[in-house]
Amino acid sequence: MTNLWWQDAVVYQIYPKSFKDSNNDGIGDIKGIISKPDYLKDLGVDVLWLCPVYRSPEVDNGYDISDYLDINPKFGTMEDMDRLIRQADQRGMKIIMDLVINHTSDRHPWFLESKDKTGPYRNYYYWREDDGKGTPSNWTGFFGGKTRSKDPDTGDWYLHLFSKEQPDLNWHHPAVMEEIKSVMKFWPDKGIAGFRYDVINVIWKDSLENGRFKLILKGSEHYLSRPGSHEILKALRKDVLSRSDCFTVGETVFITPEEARKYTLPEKKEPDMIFYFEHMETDQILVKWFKRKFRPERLFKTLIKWQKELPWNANYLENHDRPRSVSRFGNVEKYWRESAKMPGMLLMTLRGTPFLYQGQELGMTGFVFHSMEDIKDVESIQIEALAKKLLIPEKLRKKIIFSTSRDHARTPFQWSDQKHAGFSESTPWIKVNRNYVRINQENQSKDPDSVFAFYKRLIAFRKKSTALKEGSFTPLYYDKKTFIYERNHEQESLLVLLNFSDKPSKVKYAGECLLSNYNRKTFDGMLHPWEGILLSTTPR
Ligand code: TEU
Ligand code: CA
Repeated sequence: MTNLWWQDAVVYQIYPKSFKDSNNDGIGDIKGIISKPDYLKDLGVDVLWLCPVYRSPEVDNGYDISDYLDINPKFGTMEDMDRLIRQADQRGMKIIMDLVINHTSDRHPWFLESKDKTGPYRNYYYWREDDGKGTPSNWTGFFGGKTRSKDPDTGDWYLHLFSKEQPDLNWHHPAVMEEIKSVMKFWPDKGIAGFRYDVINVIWKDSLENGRFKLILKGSEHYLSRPGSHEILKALRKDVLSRSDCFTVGETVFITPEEARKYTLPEKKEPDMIFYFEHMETDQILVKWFKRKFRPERLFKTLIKWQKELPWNANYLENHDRPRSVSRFGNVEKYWRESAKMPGMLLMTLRGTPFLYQGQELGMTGFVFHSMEDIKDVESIQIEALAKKLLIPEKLRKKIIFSTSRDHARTPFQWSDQKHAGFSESTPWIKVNRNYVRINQENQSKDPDSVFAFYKRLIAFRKKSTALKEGSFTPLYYDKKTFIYERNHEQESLLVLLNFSDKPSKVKYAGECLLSNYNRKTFDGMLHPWEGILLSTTPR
């Protein structure tokens, strides 16, 4: 079967707040994105995924929406958004929006109205009157701590799986479905090509009963990947999305391949793809706040499992919630350039749609945090407060937060070696990584051996390779550091060889290189440290 358009696309994720500031208030904005279309076009990406740009009080940087049909004034206006869509279209690029429908902001008019016990909005959220017995639930939330808060205005309790400023929508109430359907008609009518659904496998709550004993996410048996979530996704696709040539990718937390198949097999007619997290967890124990040494073998095994289990994957190594990949999986000190490029080869040669996160194409690294003041992320702040309550010593708390914070991925994009990395002329909302003088777009666009130049080559190669876009995936070998697989499609066969270590690795393959992050023309069977090689095995 030939691919659908979004299966041939390379998606580039933009975190608008940190991409480019056009009016020098220290905050990235839509006009900033508008000022860089040629950069994105030059890189060769086809789809831009914008993290939320809707009106929002920004407790969770836009993942707390107070108006789904308007733009956050800090990011610009609806005219700016229309211009961005038009401009991208002129260059053959499409835009997808981030859609958060598990919860809204507590400033959303629906929530404000729902405080009225007898009003028409009451059932938009999960309210419970106070019975004097304390918190009406033992569930634990994604940002640590409880999932019920008492509304100071009414004294009633409401449910929130994330922060208390993000109350969960009650999808049992039919009006919620109708509201979201109209939101999902509005944006494609404007020219938006699809949606990334935020935490989509938790939207349906079977019941609000107390949860069984569990170390993490107590209560999640009542809402993780429940049948009700499938019903909702089917209805949204059938009644709304099928009207245009949109695609959807659902973020799914704590998902197994088995569950993922139920969401994404084409005949299910739900989201087209999902983001899973298992490969992001290969350097952690239980939760991301407890790190363990990264063992490449675990990453290879996990990727093989998902490549085999799903006919089509949404592949990614970075996003706005996870630390930078070169700092996690590579060696920033000794082999920064090589170990920033090689995982790019992995990403662009797996079967599925590749999602690239802003700055990954420059090999942007993690941030070195010194103080809690450098941390802006609501999750980090709440986890730190929780750890403090649990009497975890300050030094350990800092160690945990500084190594795992979502802010690693949220530092301003490094455009140049100018002040504030050319992101803005005034102090950015979050600190710039000190290495911008060395790692920046201006440098790299001029350098044929840069990380950027390599990503560009990878993307261009993928575009003309049917084996990479449509071919089968066959793992051939992996060990503690080396990963080898084949991609096949009728007349074209490619071999991908990756070395995830500081040591050379001997393999039993050799031949002419189609691509190499060491710029080799021929391969003799010995991989250099952090080398990635693409060979042709097509019979002549
Ligand atoms: O993230 C959902 C999610 O569960 C995690 O990845 C989250 O970042 C956290 O690490 C859980 O411990 C999505 C968004 O990507 C994230 O930015 C939002 O904060 C969250 O939903 C709430 O909308
Ligand atoms: Ca700005």
